[in-house]
Amino acid sequence: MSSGASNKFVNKSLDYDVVVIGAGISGLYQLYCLRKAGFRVCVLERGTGVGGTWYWNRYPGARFDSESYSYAYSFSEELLEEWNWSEHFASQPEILRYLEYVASRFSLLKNIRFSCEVTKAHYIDETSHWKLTLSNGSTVTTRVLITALGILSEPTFPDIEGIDSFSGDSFHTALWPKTPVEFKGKNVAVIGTGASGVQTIQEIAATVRHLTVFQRRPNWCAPLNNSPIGLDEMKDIRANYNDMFTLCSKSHGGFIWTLDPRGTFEVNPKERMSFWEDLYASRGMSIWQGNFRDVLSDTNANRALSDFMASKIRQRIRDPEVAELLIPKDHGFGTRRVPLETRYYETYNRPNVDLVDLNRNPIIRISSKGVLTSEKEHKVDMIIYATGFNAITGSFDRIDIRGLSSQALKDKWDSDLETFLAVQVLNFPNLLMINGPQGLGGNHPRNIEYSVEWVTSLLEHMRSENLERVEPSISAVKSWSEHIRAKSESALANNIDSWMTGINTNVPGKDKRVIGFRYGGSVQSYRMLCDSVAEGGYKEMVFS
Ligand code: NA7
Repeated sequence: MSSGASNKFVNKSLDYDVVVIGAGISGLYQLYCLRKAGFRVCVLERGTGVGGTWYWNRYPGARFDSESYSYAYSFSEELLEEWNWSEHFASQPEILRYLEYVASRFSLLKNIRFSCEVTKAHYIDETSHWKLTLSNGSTVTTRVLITALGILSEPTFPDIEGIDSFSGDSFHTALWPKTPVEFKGKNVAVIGTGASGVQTIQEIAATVRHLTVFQRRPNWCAPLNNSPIGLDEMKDIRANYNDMFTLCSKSHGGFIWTLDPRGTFEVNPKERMSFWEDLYASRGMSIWQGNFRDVLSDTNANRALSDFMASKIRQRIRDPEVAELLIPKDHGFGTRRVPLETRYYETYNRPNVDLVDLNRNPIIRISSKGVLTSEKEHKVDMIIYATGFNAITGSFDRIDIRGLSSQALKDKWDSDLETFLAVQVLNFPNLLMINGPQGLGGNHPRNIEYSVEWVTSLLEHMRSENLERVEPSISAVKSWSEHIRAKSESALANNIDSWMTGINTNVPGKDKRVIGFRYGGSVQSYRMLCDSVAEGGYKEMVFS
């Protein structure tokens, strides 16, 4: 390693070699790797503690939808040895405890500045560095800026009149208070039935006096089938960690579930039904990620599976009219994020729960007393907005990020969402993104660990080669864009409105689907590309 005053990368007149924004799963691991590699690094975090997504999303019932042990860090043998998960799908408090443990276990806190919101990040071309401005007006300079912002960290409230006029308590699921919220005896409204809404609804229904769920589009939900993990089972899980992580790296989405190589109609109807029944009784995303190979790409296969899922909803809900309202008619199973549920459908059999179909009775406004629809005013004590996020680019839009010639990143992406490997952006030198736009979906911690290590190696390369500036070449960005488009073609999900295709009806300008908003290929194909760039000496990137 060459460093010190003679090294162009390391400029001691700058505050840091690298600043990372965000102390979630990405930021913590990025800090760990950079510090280990000897960089002067600092993490800026707007919250008062670590955890990112798991710091903010404290709503009742928040938990992993992926198996806890597969959705945590794999980088440290000691950590894997020390941490016991108590449930197959851990709840938010346990996940936050885990991330706090990681931060203290690896002494990460000393390099994190909390309550630090970055409002501006401007690239200074003459000296190849970034100048950041914080909300308190102070500035920080750094050679390289890494965004570890999370893909779902900019919550959006619905674009409905009168939200501020409500006189009761109101909360967004992703801005949930740290202090306990009392539900007992309360009449509560939940707006939104995505993954957060589903987890909230099934959790609070038994405690509240009355629950009214306002649903615009139902989602296909699948059983979570969660259960506790005893110490013996944890021992078995631990003994199997290596195989499990290898399996994740070979599956399409990085999960422990891999697609069945058979086509849906290659098996006889009896066998097909029995396979689906088994998947329905299995844990987590098995029915979504471990199904026949064509259910997410072939319309007829997808329709057959959707019919099966619809029959399950009908079986579980007493009132046939309510069941029909909960069965999606505008998209097939698995083409939007599948919320995982625990007796969610049975919740609608409860006498204290009502479902309002917003297509029949749209919300006119929020009043001081509750929710006014075209049918009536629903008077409530509390409104919970489970209305999602300005996904992926929203967290970048919040910061005034400017690259060469003071070009704003937001303007650039508003006209054309382009990156290179979801890591770099043309004309934004020394800006590196963990899980940026066009990045992999699926098992985020698995993808994060890979990306963090890739980015760390790139910076080590710059330092050892005495380089101070990196950006992608125009041709690299072009060929990545073509690759992204090609990978987006087969998935049915790309023809459906959802946050995964860049749609948010509450954000102006987010009304057109973006091809390749997220990477449509497999974990393996993404890694092969990134590996080949690194192994080839980063020829796709321009250094100076
Ligand atoms: P989602 O999945 O984006 O869900 C948001 C929900 O809010 C969804 O049901 C929306 O209905 C509904 N919504 C949004 N705006 C409105 C308005 N204006 N009126 C009525 N209903 C509205 O966010 P989540 O937080 O549940 O989950 C995000 C991800 O976090 C999830 O996919 C997991 O990966 C973890 P719509 O479907 O748009 O009609």
